[in-house]
Amino acid sequence: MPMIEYQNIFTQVQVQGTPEMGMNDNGRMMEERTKNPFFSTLAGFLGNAQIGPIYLGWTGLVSLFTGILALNIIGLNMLAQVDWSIPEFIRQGFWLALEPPSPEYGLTIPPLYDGGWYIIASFFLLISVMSWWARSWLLAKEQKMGKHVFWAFGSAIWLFLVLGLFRPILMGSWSEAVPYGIFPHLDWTTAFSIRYGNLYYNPFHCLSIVFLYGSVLLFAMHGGTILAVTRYGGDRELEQIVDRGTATERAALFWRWTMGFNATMEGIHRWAWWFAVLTPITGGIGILLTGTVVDNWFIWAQEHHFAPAYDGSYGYEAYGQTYQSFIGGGE
Ligand code: 07D
Repeated sequence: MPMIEYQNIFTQVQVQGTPEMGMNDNGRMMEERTKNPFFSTLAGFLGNAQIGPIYLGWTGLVSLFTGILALNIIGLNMLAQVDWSIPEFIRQGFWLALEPPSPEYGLTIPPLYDGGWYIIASFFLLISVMSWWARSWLLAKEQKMGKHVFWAFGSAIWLFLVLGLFRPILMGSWSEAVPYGIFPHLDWTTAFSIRYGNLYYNPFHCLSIVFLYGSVLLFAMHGGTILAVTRYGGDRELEQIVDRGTATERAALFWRWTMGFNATMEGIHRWAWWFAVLTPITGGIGILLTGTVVDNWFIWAQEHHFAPAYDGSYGYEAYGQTYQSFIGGGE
């Protein structure tokens, strides 16, 4: 009888013992970390079982404080809209919004009830995101690490700033910014696409999707490959680079057999980083061009000969078809 192999989608080895307090490179931040790390079996299923010690620092403090403030301003505005009724807030929650100011205010500060709260919440959100960004630099520096996470987060912040700050300024109105709210921000997204003639024809939206889907594909390939060779120690990446012979080379060979080419233990992470980072970089370029340089992506695509012109130059007429035969009807 064939042996049924045990394959687990959760982390199988949980290390729980004396808490690991971490390195103390310059002896400064050690005392400023929390003193009581603990273990969580649930956390251990997903990642490391040890929770803490955590270092808050001034950037963490500022970020949490302003972030919670922004969230509360948004939440209280929504609550006010349903007459401070908690059941209604829960019932209508996904539809509620804190909207940006109306177009007539341009880039001025509107009254609180007409977009003013939106500006204040956005200001605090901006401080929160930027101080968390600074934190990712300072803590990497403290550990004498590269700044790769900082730059990657920076690429997401680029898109965030394009959507909420740079583009509204270029368009001359805060009303261009994205509303806070679950469905309202989706409505904004689809309205934006329609207003500018269908975002599918924006080549930078195309590129952003390429990198987004590319990231997903790479992530699945890398995750799958490493899990498939953990039985040979493939998850211990550093040892695998030094101790040649089993997991890594087997994984590499698998891909060479499958598609003639394989990543390296280092290179796969560079691919992953670049694909992820290029998603919001290209996306931000696409949004910045919309309404500022290009007013209708569909017409733009017609002018660049990849959307049908409906004049016989490209489209079903070009293949000698009539509209009726094109849609499958009789002549
Ligand atoms: C959003 C920015 C970084 C975020 C940060 C977070 C907090 C706290 C807390 C409020 C993700 C800061 C904030 C931490 C919040 C409080 C209290 C990163 C972000 C720093 N699209 N589309 C993209 C697809 C269509 C549209 C990107 C697919 C339609 C618009 C991506 C499809 C329409 C915009 C993408 C599709 C449309 C986008 C996002 C399919 C109408 C953008 C990349 C299959 C629905 C954005 C150039 C990303 C962009 C964007 C994918 C369809 C509209 C690749 C797969 C045709 C308006 N779309 N899209 O990483 O960059 O986001 O466009 O149909 O602005 Mg699209």
